[in-house]
Amino acid sequence: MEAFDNNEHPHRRFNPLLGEWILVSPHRAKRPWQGQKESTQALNLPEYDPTCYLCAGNERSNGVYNDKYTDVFVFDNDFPSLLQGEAEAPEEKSPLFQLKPERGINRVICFSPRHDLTIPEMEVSAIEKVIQAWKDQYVDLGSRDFINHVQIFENKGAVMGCSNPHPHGQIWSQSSLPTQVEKTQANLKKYFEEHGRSLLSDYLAEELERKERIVLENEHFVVLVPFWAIWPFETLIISKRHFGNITQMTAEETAAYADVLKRITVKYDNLFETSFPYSSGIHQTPTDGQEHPEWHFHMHFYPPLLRSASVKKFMVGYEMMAEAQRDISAEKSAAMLRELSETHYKQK
Ligand code: H2U
Repeated sequence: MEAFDNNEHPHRRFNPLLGEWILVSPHRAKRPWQGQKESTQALNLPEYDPTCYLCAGNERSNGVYNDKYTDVFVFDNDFPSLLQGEAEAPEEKSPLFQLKPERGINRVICFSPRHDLTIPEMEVSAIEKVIQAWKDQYVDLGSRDFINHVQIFENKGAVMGCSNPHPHGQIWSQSSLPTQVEKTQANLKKYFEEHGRSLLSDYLAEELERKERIVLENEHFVVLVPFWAIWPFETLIISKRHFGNITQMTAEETAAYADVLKRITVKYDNLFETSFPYSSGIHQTPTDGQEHPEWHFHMHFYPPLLRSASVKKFMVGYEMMAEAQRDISAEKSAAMLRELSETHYKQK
C-alpha cells in the first residue's frame, strides 16, 4: 500500500465546529476547466455615486434619505427578512409539519461614505470604526428581550449576490439560534464540558504548532485556512484569547482585529488581482442572557473563487446530494495566501 499523502490521496476531514465530514480530492486540482467563467468587473467606481442608495445623503428606495455620514452608517433594512411583530404559533400535532413564527430586526451597515472603497482599501483606523459599530449593534439589538442571536455578515461582490458595490454589510438579529450557529454551539459546548477548555483555543494551539495552515497573525488574532475548509480559499479568524463576543475585546484587541481584517482582505484582492468576492460573518455568544463559556469569538470567510478571478467553485451535485468537497488542499491554499503581498495590488 502507498504511504498516505494529503496532497495526493482522496480523504475525508472532520469539521469539529459543525460536526460534519468533508471530502478532499487533491489529485483533482489538475483537471482541465471548460466550464463557466464569471465576468470580472472592471470596477472604476466614483467616490460618490448620485444613484447609489447607500451613499451619504442619498435617497433610498422607500423615500428615506441617508444621513450625510462621514464614517459608518447603520439603518434598518427597508426590505427586512424578519419583522418585529408577534404572531401566535399555529396548532400542529404532527412532528412532520413543525412551524414556528420568527421575529427579528435586520439592519444594513455602510462601512464608509466612499463608494469606491472596500475593506482591503480602507485605513485600519476606519476598519476599527466598523468594528465599533458591530459592537454597538450587538449590544443594541442583543439587549432586546426577543433577540437571542445577532448575525453580523458581509456579502461582497456580485458573484455572492451583493446588489451594490458600496462597501456594506448586514446584521440579521432574531429570536432563535439559526441552524449553523446552533450546531456550532452544541459542538463547542460538548467540547468545553468534556475538556474544560475552549475547542478553538485547543485547535489554535495545535495549528500554531503545526504551522501548515497559518496565513497570518498578530499579537491577538490568527488567520488560518481551517483543516476542514470547504471553499478553496476559506479562512477563519480566531482570537488568541478565549472570549465569547465582540464587546469583550480590549482596545488593543480591537486594533489587532482591524489589522488582521485589513491584511487578509488585501491578500484576497491580491490573489487574482481583483476585488475578491466572499461572504464573511462573525460567530459569537448568543444574546439569550445565558452564560456561554463554550463560545470563542471567530469569523469565517467563505470566498467562492477557485482558480482565477473568473472561475468559481460550485456547490452542486455531490455537495447537494452527499457532502461538501474540495480539490486543492487546505495546506496548499494556506501557502498561496501566506506568500501573497500585504500591499494592495492597486498601490503597486
Ligand atoms: P446586499 O446587496 O448585500 O444584499 O445588501 C443590500 C441590502 O440593502 C439588502 O438587504 C437593503 C436590501 O434589502 N436595501 C435597503 O434597505 N434599502 C434600499 O433602498 C435598497 C436596499
